[in-house]
Amino acid sequence: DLSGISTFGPSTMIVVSNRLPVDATENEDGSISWGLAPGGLVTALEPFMRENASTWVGWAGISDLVLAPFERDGVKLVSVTLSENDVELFYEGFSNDTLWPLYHDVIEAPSYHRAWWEVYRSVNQKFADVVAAEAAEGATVWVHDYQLQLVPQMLRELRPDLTIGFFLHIPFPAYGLFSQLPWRRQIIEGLLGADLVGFQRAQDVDNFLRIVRRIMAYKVIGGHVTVPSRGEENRYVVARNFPISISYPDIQKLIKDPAVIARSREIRESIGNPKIMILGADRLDYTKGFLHRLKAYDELLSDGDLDPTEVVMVMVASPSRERVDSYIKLRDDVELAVGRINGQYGELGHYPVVYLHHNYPREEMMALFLAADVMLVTPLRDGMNLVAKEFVAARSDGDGVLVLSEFAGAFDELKAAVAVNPHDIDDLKKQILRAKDMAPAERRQRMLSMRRRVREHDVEKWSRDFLKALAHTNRVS
Ligand code: GDG
Repeated sequence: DLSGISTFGPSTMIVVSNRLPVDATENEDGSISWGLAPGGLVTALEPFMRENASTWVGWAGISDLVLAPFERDGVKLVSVTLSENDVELFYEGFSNDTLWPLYHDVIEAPSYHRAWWEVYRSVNQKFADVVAAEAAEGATVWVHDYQLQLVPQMLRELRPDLTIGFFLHIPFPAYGLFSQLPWRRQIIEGLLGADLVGFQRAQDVDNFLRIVRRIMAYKVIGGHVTVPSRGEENRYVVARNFPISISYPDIQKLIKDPAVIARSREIRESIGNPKIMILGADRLDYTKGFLHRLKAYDELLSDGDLDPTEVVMVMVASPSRERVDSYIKLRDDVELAVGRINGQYGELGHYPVVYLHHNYPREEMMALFLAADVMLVTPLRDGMNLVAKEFVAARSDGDGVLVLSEFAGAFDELKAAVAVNPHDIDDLKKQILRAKDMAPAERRQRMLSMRRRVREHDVEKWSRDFLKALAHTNRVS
């Protein structure tokens, strides 16, 4: 479906991310239509993009697909074609098996392959070339995430007239870890092609600036990096944190839906109306701490601190990166652990773990949040963690307890959560019990303070803050 393309000229605002925010649906005649897929980034940027003759550049999610630009809801979508080999080496390889584990504190060992790096570079160049061809004179370009860290510099070389912002959704590691990367210098140079480099947490900014100093020996004062340019004036790059968030109004609308409220009751009934429902909902990823959580729960049951007839832990594990070896292994390990616990402590018709390897609609996620007494968000390392903020935003009843890892970016803002170090199984056990036994007044006080924070710092504010800072950077330099 190519309707609407001709109404667009070059764009003054371009968003670039690995994936286009689109879903394909197959028509009766076998042709494919594309719709804008709702998601955090889309919601955050949609109003802004519609006002600004905007373009979104990204991969449509199907290899070797050549797709003409098309328009959806006032946004022009431009697809970057990736070959099967690109997907394997750039996406599954370098992005998800080198950068992802390295940037998450090497929870799994990163693989360093020169062939993956070469394809990472060439795919980043493809993205930069497409953007360069789409952008109007002096346009603003916002590049997203770890898959595209070379795009800012490549783009600056092609189009010095552009204002370029970059935002990293995942953590930026400490020097001692980052310096493992054989291509560490190239990555830093790639990022420094931007005018503004945004991170989730203040500690990510600190890590980045320390690395810039040590690897590039550039002058860093406050959040400003001076990038010397041969024969030209020096450039200035700003590094700052912009904690991402959720759409508060969207969630308020969802949780008022009578069907969602009814469903939350139904969920409790369907798991046998337990005294306590504990919930976890994450992508099935080794950063999210599934095995640590299961170990703590198993020990609480075997110690007799939790009664298997009174408590149910619902564990939603949404399918993720199913072709990467470490994810295949993780799934096996999680399912083994769940099976052991249910075999040991379950009875006919009642199991202490309800494990769901599914992708649910947003309505179902909200109903789950509303049904839970205790929400466990216990990643070993996480850039932000939106599930924590979604849970808080959903609990307009002021009830529910959030147990939150200190290693999630959200911890910097949600100080009223029950803090936990998920690497410490005893601490996990202790905090789960504390959450379960917390008095209603304390639950309410903590929840209200977290809700205020999320309401006042939602995703719309995040994108506004970033784009304002980006416009400002350009003026100063
Ligand atoms: C990366 C960073 C950072 C999950 N299962 C289902 C489902 N979800 C939704 C959640 C939430 C989103 O997916 C996951 O976001 P997170 O932030 O929790 O984690 P990552 O996917 O790892 O995201 C992270 C984020 O980028 C944004 O910058 O916060 O740190 O790692 O919205 O609700 N949604 C539906 N069905 C599911 O089964 N509908």
